[in-house]
Amino acid sequence: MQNTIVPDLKSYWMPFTANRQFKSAPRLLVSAKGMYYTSADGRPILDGTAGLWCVNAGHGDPRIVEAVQKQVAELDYSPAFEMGHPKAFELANRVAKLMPADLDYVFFTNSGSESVETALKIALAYHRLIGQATRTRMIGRERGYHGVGFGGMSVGGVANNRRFFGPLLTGVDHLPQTHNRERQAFSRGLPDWGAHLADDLERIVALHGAETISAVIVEPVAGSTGVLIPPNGYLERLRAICDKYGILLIFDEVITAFGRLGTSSAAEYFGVQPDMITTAKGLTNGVVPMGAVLVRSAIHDAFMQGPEHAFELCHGYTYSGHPLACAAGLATLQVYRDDQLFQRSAALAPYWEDAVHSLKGLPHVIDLRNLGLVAGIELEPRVGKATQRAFETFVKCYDKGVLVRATGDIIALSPPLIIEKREIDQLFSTITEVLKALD
Ligand code: PXG
Repeated sequence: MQNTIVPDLKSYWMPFTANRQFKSAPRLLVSAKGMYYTSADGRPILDGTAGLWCVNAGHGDPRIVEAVQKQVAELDYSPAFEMGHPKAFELANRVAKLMPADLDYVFFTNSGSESVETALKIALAYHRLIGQATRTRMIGRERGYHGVGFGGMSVGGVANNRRFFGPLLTGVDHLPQTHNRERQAFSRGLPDWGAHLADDLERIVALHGAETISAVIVEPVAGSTGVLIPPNGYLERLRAICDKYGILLIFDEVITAFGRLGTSSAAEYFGVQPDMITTAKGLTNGVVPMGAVLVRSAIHDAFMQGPEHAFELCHGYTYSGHPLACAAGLATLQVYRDDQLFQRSAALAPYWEDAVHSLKGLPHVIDLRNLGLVAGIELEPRVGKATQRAFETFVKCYDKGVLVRATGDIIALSPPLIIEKREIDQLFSTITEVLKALD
């Protein structure tokens, strides 16, 4: 660190971070603009990950910055319960219009994790309200990530995120994960093999009885567990089985909504209609924390039956629909539209795909996966030292001015949708250089 004094690193217990390792060699970012961060030692760092899958419009867009600045001066906070402010209603309408038809109702949260807890609670309460109170089981999937609340951990399928935290929710089952390297390695876009894995839901239904199952929650494209692209036809099959048994289908679109696949949502990309969609991240470009749950009209309407003076849903957060988040969200959606960023993402996807698959044959690379502006580069783990090779790749790329993300032995990429072709080239040539030099 040359230009900036490194602060005392002691008290901040960092999330999902090897704290002792980080504090022995900190990586500090001090500013950001467009496609680049600036590190504390004054180097530009190309953002290959949109922060953590959230900065879809790029950093420091003046239209979003100004909207938030104006908002904080005008209305800093207004109570979320029994009171409202205009921008929350405006944003809910805008988000609903972007999402597939019939997902007309929006419940605001502050994160992806809260969106997941909210959606699971709505599913449970909905079934109770329509006289199907025995439907309490939740079905997730192995290698699913749905945040870190107790519901999300329980339906999630990441062993290390679960094993330390006790028995979690009861009544949860998991579908098999959909990635199979033997059958799918180096697929471009959707792998052809694996749609039948959705049929495992039939097994779970046969085991427990459909009348005990409330909802299935899956990520249409799983990101944080290593970029798992759904097999062709898989999501359609899941939808059909849910329909057959009256089970709600929740798409966790915390990373896929808002342009990552070149469409407003993965539901739109795949042409599959879920009953709820959980979002966060790209909703506000990561500028102010916010999440949202999109809910189908029939589910919402089931809540609007009781006495009018009573809460229809006993759930919510102090910061649901926070004025700053709403201002950031409205400005962000306007930027997406004015700059046609979803279309831009779709147009760049073929170039991106070619760049990803140009890594085939490099040392350590055992699989390459892509969809939209997402990529996964799977590396052969070092014997007895799983994850080390990908972590080193991440650190060496950072030293060379490129930010990538390591998850297990997989490098995940998800750049802002404003990325230029020459920046895609820089990203992949840096990764190539690093992989060639790595043991
Ligand atoms: N669902 C999905 C599908 C996610 O990807 C969450 C829920 C939780 O969101 P919050 O806002 O509570 O963190 C996520 C978050 C990574 C990475 O490197 C991914 C996430 C978060 C941090 C890192 O892949 N996804």
